[in-house]
Amino acid sequence: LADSELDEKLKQPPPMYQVILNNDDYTPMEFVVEVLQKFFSYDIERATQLMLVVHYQGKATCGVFTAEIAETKVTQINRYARENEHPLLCTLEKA
Ligand code: TYC
Repeated sequence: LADSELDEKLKQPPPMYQVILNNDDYTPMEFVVEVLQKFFSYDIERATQLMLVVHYQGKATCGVFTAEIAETKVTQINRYARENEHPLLCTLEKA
């Protein structure tokens, strides 16, 4: 790449990714609230509100992060759900 082209690239913000929580019929509401507090540091009130958005609307964005952080959250949340034997599914979408 030419220097001027590199300079332009370095000025760009990094691509951002939404971490999405998806609804299902089996994961307990309290577990989803716990996940939102544990992995996104929401207080109990905001965590409960967001859990209900997922419950009634099917999915919701829980946070927007750079690729590496977003991927880590998805991996950790899906692992934590499976460890606790819940089908809760966390996914990524490009913002
Ligand atoms: N729908 C679930 C229930 O009624 C609760 C739930 C909310 C599950 C959000 C997943 O991402 C989710 N127990």
